[in-house]
Amino acid sequence: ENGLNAWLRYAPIPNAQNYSASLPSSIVSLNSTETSPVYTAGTELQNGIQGIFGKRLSISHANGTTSSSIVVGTVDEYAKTGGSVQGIPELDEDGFWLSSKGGNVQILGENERGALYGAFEYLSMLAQGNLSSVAYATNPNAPVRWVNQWDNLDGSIERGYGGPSIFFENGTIVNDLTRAGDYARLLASVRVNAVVVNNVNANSTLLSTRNIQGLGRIADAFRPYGVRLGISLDFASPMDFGGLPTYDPLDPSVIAFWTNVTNQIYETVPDMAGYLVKANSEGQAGPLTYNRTLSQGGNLFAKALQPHGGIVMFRAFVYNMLNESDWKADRANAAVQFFKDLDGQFDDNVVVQIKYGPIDFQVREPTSPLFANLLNTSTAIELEVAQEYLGQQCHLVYLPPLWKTVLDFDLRVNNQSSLVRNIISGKRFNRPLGGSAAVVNVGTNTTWLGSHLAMSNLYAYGRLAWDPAQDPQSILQDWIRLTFSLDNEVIDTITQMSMESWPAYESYSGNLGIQTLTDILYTHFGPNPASQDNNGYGQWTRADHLTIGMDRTVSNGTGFSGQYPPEIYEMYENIETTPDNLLLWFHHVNYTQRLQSGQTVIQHFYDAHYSGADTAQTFVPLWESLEGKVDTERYNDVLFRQTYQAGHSIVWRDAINNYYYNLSGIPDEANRVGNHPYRVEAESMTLSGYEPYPVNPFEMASNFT
Ligand code: BDP
Repeated sequence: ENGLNAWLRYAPIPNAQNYSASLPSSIVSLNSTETSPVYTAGTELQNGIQGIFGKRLSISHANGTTSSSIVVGTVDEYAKTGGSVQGIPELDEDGFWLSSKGGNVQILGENERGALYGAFEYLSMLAQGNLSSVAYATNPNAPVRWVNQWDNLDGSIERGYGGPSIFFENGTIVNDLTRAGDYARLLASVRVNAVVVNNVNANSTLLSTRNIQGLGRIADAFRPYGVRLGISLDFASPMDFGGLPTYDPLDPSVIAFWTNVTNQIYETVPDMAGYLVKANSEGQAGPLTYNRTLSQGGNLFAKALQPHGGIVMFRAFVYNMLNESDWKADRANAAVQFFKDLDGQFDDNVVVQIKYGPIDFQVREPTSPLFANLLNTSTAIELEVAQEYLGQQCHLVYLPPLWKTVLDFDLRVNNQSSLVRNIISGKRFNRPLGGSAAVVNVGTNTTWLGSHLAMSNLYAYGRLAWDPAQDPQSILQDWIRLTFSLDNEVIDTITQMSMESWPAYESYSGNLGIQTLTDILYTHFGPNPASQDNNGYGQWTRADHLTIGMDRTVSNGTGFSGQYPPEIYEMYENIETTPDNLLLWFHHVNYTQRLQSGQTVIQHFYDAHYSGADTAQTFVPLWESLEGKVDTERYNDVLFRQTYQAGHSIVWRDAINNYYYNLSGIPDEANRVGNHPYRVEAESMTLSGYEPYPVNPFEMASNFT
């Protein structure tokens, strides 16, 4: 159990032999072409059922009406072979119908991809010991359900915590793409339909003839799973790679360059999903260099892709608040400032990809107000499965409860219900496109993400991209049953750990909306509250010896609250109606300010850091209670991670508490902060064979004074 099969292990279920008789006796897959998703569905069903029940069913490809069979194919193909499609509702693109009523099982997709999704759904039921009769159709919330990999061509991965790239090495595409196919299989099983394989900080050499051929091989590895290829582009490629004197998006030679490149790629990858573009952001080139708008930049690619049916995911992560000497400069304001006036100017095959919060994947952020400012533009939410600011897979943090604070948030555009999940689906503003993208960054490690428990986030991402109204806990429990066991103790224990994990991490890292108080300059790991202020990226905590928090009100602050529709603006503008968990995001207050809970800000800090770290301690014995119920390999791997988290949460607790205790001078009512009489500090020890090392950032040391 090294993690490679993740939630697709098809482990035998208890008493499997008892079910054998009630299973259909054969599989009919209505496509005999080996690279087709329907063919894949047939073999997946065969392997899955063999694993779960020890029974090997035969596969045929001809007739959809064979009795006592599992039929998988498209609705159209099924009808052609004489099957009755009566009672099957109209399906959306990628949707499917699953019926296990009567002697036959019907798995019928609107297209081949949908049929494969249905096969995985059926297998997921079986693997969870659920053989009940069902008959229903399901359709996606939105057409765009992508993942982004930040893989560099040299094989490294930006913010990747699961080893080097499965796609690239030494500037080109790896020879053995087995893992790319395995990845597509995992993704298809949770209905993700495209992967952008290279970093948003892109390298134009991806466009070399050799690399385009390599991309063709990746697309070939993905295709049997209905997963399409996407790539990130470097806006300056016409100059860097094409040798042109300009990359101005309106220049005819630049337009010709992108048209040619795009045509060339489609010759090799006829079903490419599209491009992802990070322009004018963090040193990346973009149209603003030539005084062209971001929409002119996006439309340049849209026009090249349009004849091929591809789309452009254009990132809204654009900001230029690098010089924060102006206290009103607020990076949170940037996306709306850059994009609001462009609403309606993007071509129809452009989707603006918006990070869930206005800053950058923090432990808690308010919903990005840009979702409420683009009424004539298709949008997608950008989430991050890679736990960049959230413990980098060394801490257990089950992310869907965080994502749901945004997906379920009602922005009240025009005083009407405007849930983010209904905006990104295109339904709220009648947009043709929309959806989600998640930065995932799997690597060659057999656990994919570097940690077994972190995989619940990838699983849940796909499930929520399909249906964001689902409950994070029930998704989690499906994942536990598929990944670990049907044993109730295992389910309950991993559920408890996972559901408590995000609140715990928020408590011991950065609470009350102060953001994750991590090192902001480079690693994004471990505590470093000092780095949050007075750096080139922001002055986010604005902490001094009396006060803390960033005033983002219209009346006294940076004006960010004014980017929301009136009902939301009023809630955040007013300190009394701002929820405690975002107080310091919107307001600058005394440490002695009382929260709605009645507690002072500083005492809440102290208490939360203790209670969060206390919770992290409990994860170790909780996990240990599963010894013998989880295979030794995964048991030991997870135990190692949980032990690390337990220790590191104490480092977090003490670093943050001591920092604010030293700054404010306000003692902890419970007299814990700065008071560890039994602790032996590393500084007071002597060890032979070691040399003193100045810890940087210094908050990472145990005895910051
Ligand atoms: C930040 C990451 C950086 C990415 C950037 C982005 O630290 O590595 O390049 O976001 O999303 O969170 O473009």
